[in-house]
Amino acid sequence: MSNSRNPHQPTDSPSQKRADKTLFGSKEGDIVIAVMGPPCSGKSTLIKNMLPEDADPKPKPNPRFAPSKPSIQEYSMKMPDINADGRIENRRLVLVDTPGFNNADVHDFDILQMMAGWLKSAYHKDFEISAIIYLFPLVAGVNPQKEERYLRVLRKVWGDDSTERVVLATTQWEIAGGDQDDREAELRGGFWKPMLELNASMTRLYNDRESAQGLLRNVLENVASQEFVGFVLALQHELEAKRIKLHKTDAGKELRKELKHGFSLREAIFNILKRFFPPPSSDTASR
Ligand SMILES: Nc1nc2c(ncn2[C@@H]2O[C@H](COP(=O)(O)OP(=O)(O)O)[C@@H](O)[C@H]2O)c(=O)[nH]1
Ligand SMILES: [Mg+2]
Repeated sequence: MSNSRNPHQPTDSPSQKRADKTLFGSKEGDIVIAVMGPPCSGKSTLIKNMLPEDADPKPKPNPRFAPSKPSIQEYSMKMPDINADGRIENRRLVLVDTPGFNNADVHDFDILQMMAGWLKSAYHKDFEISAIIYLFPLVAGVNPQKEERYLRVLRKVWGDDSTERVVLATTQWEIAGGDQDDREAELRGGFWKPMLELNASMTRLYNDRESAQGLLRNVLENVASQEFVGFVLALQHELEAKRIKLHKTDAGKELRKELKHGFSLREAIFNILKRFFPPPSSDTASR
């Protein structure tokens, strides 16, 4: 398990600590669950449906297909009633809404930087992540090949050791249509396969409170049954224990590969367009 800490880890200066709002107001021992996935996959909706109805603040879901400005937001609540033999019942629960890659306005590397910044301060404050819920919308503009590459980046953020705490959840079933078992089988045998082999779990999520609460209970019961309640993610270990710069971490390198791929694809399209629509020659251009 990669959740050993470097005893020589640097500590924040008092002014840095004051300025840093990460997990502000949380206590050591809180159970932290991160929700990840592409923009408009339903992360904020899920958190809103997991929180009590009178919770304040609550995340605001976006209008469909209009992703909001990326940021990391934390929401806390009392531990719901679960069947966990007293291991985590009295702790508080923190749900973390994270930004997805492929946002129209913000560069992917800035999204990774945002996640890294949050993870670094959580590490310094001794907050460990208990579980990760990754959402995958079955409709709504997500390109599966591209998302597969982003998921490779996220896997480097989590690390193989943490994968058993990852729940892969499909959303937007009620508008996806098609045979549900077939859609799941595609994912199970396709780009989710390597994660399922590392004991990630897979579930369907519907757009209502009951489904969100059921998922939350399953995740918490799983956390309570494990040897470690929380763990240090691979990216936290690389950045803080090994002091590696973000762009040289496994996640940073994987994202650079993805960006290069995107670039060469753009270049290829540009070259094709150039062949069919050659730029005007300099004398025509100067007219
Ligand atoms: N039909 C359907 N719509 C959903 C589902 N989850 C989220 N939405 C809608 O999709 C839009 C984006 O959801 P949001 O939670 O803001 O996505 P986020 O960007 O991942 O936080 C909102 O209009 C939600 O109401 C779902 O499971 N089914
Ligand atoms: Mg959101």
